[in-house]
Amino acid sequence: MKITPTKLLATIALLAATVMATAKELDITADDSMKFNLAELHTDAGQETTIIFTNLGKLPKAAMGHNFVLLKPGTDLAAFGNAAVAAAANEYIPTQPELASQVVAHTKVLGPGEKDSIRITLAEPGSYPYICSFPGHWALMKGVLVVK
Ligand SMILES: [Cu+2]
Repeated sequence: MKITPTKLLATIALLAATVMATAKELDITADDSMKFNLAELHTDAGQETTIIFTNLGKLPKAAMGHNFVLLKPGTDLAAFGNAAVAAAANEYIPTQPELASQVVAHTKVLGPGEKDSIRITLAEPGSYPYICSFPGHWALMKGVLVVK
């Protein structure tokens, strides 16, 4: 079989599309009811994953801002959430090393209609908790990313 330049280009385009399609996308939203729409997300160990977080609310950011904070398995959510209250200048991510080191990735704090995403590849299977660390939200706004 003779490989023509056209065939070669078509093959390269197909390969590129295949590579791009391997990054998994997960969508999650929050709104003014102070809840994530999903309490559980799923991905696989070693799988490049983009988590797209959207704030569908209407209330101002200062009153009802939301972020998506992915934490290591076993993180003390109460300790993290309570410390976050004092971390307004740092996107409500605690700066104490023992808490900051628990963060896998986080979005910025989003106002109404805003969107942000994080890209992760987790090598280790496990249950990775996620919360919104805006003051007072973590107790209601939480879920688990299950990595198999
Ligand atoms: Cu929130």
